[in-house]
Amino acid sequence: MSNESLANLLKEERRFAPPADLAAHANVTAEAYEQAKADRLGFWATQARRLTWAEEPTETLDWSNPPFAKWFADGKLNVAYNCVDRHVENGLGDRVAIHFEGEPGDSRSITYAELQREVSRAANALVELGVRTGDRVAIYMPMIPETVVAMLACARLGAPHSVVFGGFSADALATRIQDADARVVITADGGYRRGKPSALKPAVDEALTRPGTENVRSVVVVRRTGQPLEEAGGTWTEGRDLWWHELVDRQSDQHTPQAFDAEHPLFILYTSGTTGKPKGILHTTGGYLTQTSYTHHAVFDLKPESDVYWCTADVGWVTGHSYIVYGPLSNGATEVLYEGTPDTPHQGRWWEIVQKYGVTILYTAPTAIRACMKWGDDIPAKFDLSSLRVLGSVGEPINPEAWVWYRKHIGGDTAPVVDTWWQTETGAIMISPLPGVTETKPGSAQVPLPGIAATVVDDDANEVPDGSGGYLVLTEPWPSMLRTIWGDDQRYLDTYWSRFSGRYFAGDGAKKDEDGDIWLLGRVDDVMLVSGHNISTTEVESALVSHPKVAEAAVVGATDPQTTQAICAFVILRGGAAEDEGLVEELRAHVGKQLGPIAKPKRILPVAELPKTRSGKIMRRLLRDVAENRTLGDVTTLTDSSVMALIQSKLPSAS
Ligand code: 6R9
Repeated sequence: MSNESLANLLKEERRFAPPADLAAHANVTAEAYEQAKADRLGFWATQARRLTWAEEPTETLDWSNPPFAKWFADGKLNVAYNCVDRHVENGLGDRVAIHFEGEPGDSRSITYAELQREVSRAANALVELGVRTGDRVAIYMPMIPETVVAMLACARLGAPHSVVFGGFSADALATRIQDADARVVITADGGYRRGKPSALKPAVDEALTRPGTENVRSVVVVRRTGQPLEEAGGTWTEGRDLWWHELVDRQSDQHTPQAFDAEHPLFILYTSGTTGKPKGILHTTGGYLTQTSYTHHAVFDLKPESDVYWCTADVGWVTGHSYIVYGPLSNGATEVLYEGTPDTPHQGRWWEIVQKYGVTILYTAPTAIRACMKWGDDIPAKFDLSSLRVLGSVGEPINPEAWVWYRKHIGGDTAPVVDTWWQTETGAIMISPLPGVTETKPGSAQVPLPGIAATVVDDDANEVPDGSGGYLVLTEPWPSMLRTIWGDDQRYLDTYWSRFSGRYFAGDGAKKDEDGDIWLLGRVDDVMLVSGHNISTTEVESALVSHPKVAEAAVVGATDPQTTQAICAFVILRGGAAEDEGLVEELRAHVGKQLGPIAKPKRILPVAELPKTRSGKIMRRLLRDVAENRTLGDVTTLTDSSVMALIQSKLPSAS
């Protein structure tokens, strides 16, 4: 980025105060900011006591070898005990932990007592397979209860799991198995997606033919779809492959959890990044669980005795780890787990689920919200959504229009929207409003949580004044921070800690508004340079989405001989909007009016779909390839690779 700061163009004036009754009974009040400010480490030491420790920590942070942090290093605890057993010991065994809703409509409710028995059986099964503390286990599963059970069983044994998205290919799975040197793979015959069984086991079979995966001794297979393996192109390897129901069901439901050091590895989760091989982000035990538990309590105002919480993320994404498994279960929440897609068998499926279980807290991604906007307001209007009292968003900057739609059409114009900024690397939410405290602004994640230090700096690492833009940095270590990149300390240093000395560089552009609130502007790799101005993709996308005919937009900078880069926009129109002659001019004029003439896209292409990762992030890199007439880069993390062919077919062959 040039010295000039990011253009600070978008003006968003709407404000929403917290509902009075929520504020009056909020789990966390404004005082928390004061306490954490006065004594940050003391604040986190207090939060660590949310957990049950076998040995209480006396140390909080060891930062003697930065940026390699140790939190609560002399404490010992078991994560599975904290997420399951202690709730049963506290008399909450009959509380439902998970309401599972399968895509075909099958459902199952699992209490904490049942979860304890199931996790114990699974832990005993892994022990029988020779899994020892420290061994890595790969988990390649659909969104079913056994996935959560498998993760907790690993945590119970101190065997770090590496969950790989069920949508990833055999190649992606093989790379991740190799890098972590996994010993066991837990998978399923398949899961249901869009009304059909979608097989998983064949990809495992294929991955295990690749060099570097020889150390995998066992493959445990959950029967979910019942589709014959051969029919899906899979095989069965005697001596290696075992059915979950044959192995796990015959185990004892008693298992005594052992306490591990707070810094014992809990899991590795791979993030793809734009270049190079995927990074194995390593999270450890005590600090991670402290911050996921605290943030889940604070940001969602969870009242475990009355709330029904639902995070729609896939468990293969960090959001699933922290806010389906570890945060909510450590807090004794009752939660919904849904296997399928939002539009199967109909576009009201999510709202039907909210109504069925009386969901009170919903946590989802902007991409899903924009899809629902596109399908139309009348769909959620058919369901009773009055139980909802807090709405969360994560994964991308949420366009103000989508934020307001979410609040109005899903939240009954009363539920606060909390826009939560964080990353796989941060482990837990870092920047977010608090629903009982913060007056919210559509499109802004606003303030670092109590105990978190974040700011925006310029190229020379100077903090920018309010009203200016630059790079988001985290200036103090936090409990759930990544500890390193698995097997590659140097890459950890280079990627996050070398751009700005002593500060964590998140890779996101951001600005501070006149009140000092933080607005995320997208990955810095995506920032466009147009005639000497840095323009954020997020702001142009939000301007496009604020036009009534646009449901979704992705903007990239394509090389241009006159202006360095030219803005190229791909837009999905709202249901019913016609793709007529005047449309492109109308949208260009609209952006010009919202942001100024410099931000007017040079080209606007209406498309049917946008390329996205499984966690819903738009892959702008691929759109840049299209806009610059290049062959496409790596598409292995794309949800649906046919999307790119569709987009390319819309382009005039020479541009
Ligand atoms: C949790 C998660 C991290 C990147 C992050 C940023 C983007 C996530 C956001 C957001 C703006 C938000 N991001 N939440 N941008 N506002 N509320 O998404 O982790 O998959 O590792 O992605 O996602 O660009 O740097 P991960």
